[in-house]
Amino acid sequence: MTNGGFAMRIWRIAALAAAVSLVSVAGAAEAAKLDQVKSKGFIQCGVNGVLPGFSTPDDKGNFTGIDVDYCRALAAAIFGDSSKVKFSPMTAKERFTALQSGEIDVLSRNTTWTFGRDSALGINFVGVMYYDGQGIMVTKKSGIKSAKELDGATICVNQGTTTELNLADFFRVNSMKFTPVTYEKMDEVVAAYAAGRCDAYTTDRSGLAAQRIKLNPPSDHIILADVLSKEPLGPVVQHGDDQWFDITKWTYYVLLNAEEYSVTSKNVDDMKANSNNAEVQRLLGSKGNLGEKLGLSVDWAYNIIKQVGNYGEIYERHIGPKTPIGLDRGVNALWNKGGLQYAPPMR
Ligand SMILES: N[C@@H](CCC(=O)N[C@@H](CS)C(=O)NCC(=O)O)C(=O)O
Repeated sequence: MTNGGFAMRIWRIAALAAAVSLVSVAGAAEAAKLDQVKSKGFIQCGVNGVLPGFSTPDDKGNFTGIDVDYCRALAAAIFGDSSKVKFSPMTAKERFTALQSGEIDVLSRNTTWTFGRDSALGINFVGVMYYDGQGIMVTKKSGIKSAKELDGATICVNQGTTTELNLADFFRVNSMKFTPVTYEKMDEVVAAYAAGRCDAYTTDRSGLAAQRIKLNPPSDHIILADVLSKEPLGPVVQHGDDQWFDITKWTYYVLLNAEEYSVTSKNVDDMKANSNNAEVQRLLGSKGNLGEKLGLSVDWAYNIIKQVGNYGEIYERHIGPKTPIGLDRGVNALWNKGGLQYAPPMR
């Protein structure tokens, strides 16, 4: 054997060894979160905890809201039991550290998907549970009709949020001045605004609608028509575990696809037994086994829909026009109903 041949063989062996170790590292990382979650028997889900419609305890102390239902759907997909989830309420400031440290398995807390967060924090955004935008609330008696009338105003805002940053941008761009009054906890922000310490209160428009019902009386406060930013709110997971990322993404897509195919918590058994729509058959596992490809059971999606409902059901239950929060579907309608909610096909 020539030296060149020997060197080439050594190189090949080294390359093969490197490839094998890469595969096993990737394999180990991929299996890790699902295995961890399965062996502890529940999902640890980080939520806001004080935001009606998104995540707040009901009168029996059970967490409820769209962010909560996303985690219940994940539990239904993994355990066939939507109750196998524990909730950790956390502030905006605490949320990313909790996710990075592994204290929570998923963050489902009115969190805006931004470039900076997605690229620099070692996290992945799963999808958009609610397309939102930043808004401003003022008292009716202030007579203020537009954000442009707020030059020189004092504004109450939550620390550690995109809200704080957008606010500064908006005033700079419009050559206006403002004084921020910031707090870490939302209840402190709202209390300060309610006590008249600020001329205006700003956060995501859904957050304003949710907080407004806590004010006494809500009708004394108006949400201005101005939308200062894009706030796509959705669940987040840690980098580095593609299987977990896939499970969390496809749980969200199941919610959307179920709505698109008119599969609801009420008709899912009938659909499973009788639908001859191939997409519905694959979704519900009456044909093929999509769950297996994610390391889940054949009825993972059936369990999500049966126990938690589809996206539309979740929306109507917690934040829709018939709830005190009263948000129209708007851009959160499905793509084929004029909105932005769109899921890739189940095949
Ligand atoms: N979507 C924005 C804002 C999220 C946010 O934390 N908003 C406030 C006001 S609705 C909140 O939830 N505060 C609760 C708390 O920190 O106690 C973000 O991701 O930064």
